[in-house]
Amino acid sequence: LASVIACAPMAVLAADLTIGFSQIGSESGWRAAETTVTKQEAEKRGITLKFADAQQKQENQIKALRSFIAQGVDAILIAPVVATGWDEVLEEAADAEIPVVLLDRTVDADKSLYLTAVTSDLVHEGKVAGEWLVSEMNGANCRIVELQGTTGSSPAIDRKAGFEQGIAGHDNLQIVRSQTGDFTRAQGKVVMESFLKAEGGENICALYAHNDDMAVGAIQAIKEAGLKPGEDIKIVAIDAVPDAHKAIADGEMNATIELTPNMAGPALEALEAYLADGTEPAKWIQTESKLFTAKDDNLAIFNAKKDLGY
Ligand code: GYE
Repeated sequence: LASVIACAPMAVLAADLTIGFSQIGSESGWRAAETTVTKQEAEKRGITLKFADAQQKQENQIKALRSFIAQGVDAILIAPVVATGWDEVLEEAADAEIPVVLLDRTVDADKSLYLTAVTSDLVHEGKVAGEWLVSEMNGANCRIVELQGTTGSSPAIDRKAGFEQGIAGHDNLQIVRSQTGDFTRAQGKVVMESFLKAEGGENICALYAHNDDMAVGAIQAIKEAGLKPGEDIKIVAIDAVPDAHKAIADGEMNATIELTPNMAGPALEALEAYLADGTEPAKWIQTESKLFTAKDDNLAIFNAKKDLGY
């Protein structure tokens, strides 16, 4: 028996695992929930999680990854703030034979440089938002303003492309202003104020925001301009954070598409299997996207979600 154990491949049991997690920051309620859930998922598995908050700066994420590599962690989780500039540090992780899993955003790097990416279909989310507005307007003209996510991030790129696919062929719908609000409430409010000033509130029919936090900031700006969000200006966004369900229940927002904050569950499952016996996961583990509108019981959903760490 001893000889069999001696030659068995080195299986790393979950209890021994140390994993480095490079988180973007806490720019949105959804991101805060993802951090909470990731810590819970690691704890559940007896995994030691080394957490690094990058304050939304790529250079801080690269520093964190180099530190994790130097510490010899068993694996790395990263939510990459932007899509480019990762090749060198991912090569360093590969050279150290440390598997990397991407959470909620993707990178423009060779797929061999990461084990898997756990994300929603970001293009599909944008398309669902566009298609919802097409059906909501039912042929009526609509001048749309768009609050984009962080410039250069895969959600900002893909959600913009998806929305344009969703409204393609419907010339009654037109995007007249589009600018980044960096996924934050504060910036969402500031940029919406500039849209209202530039266009005149009465000339804006709808807002498409790449996340709920920017939409919540924009709702404040719309109210301060003396207009009714959800009525004078239709609002569709993405994440389905509790405050979005509350705004829909209050008639101040019209639709949101859910993004689960639990990317870590599938990620850690794939890592445990890979580290135990080399099982290779699919390169993309896709999470579900669900549309919520005023037809749903948003108050009940708000109450169910409000204590989940958003
Ligand atoms: O929608 C937003 C966060 O990367 C898809 O990042 C994620 C986005 C999410 O700031 O709230």
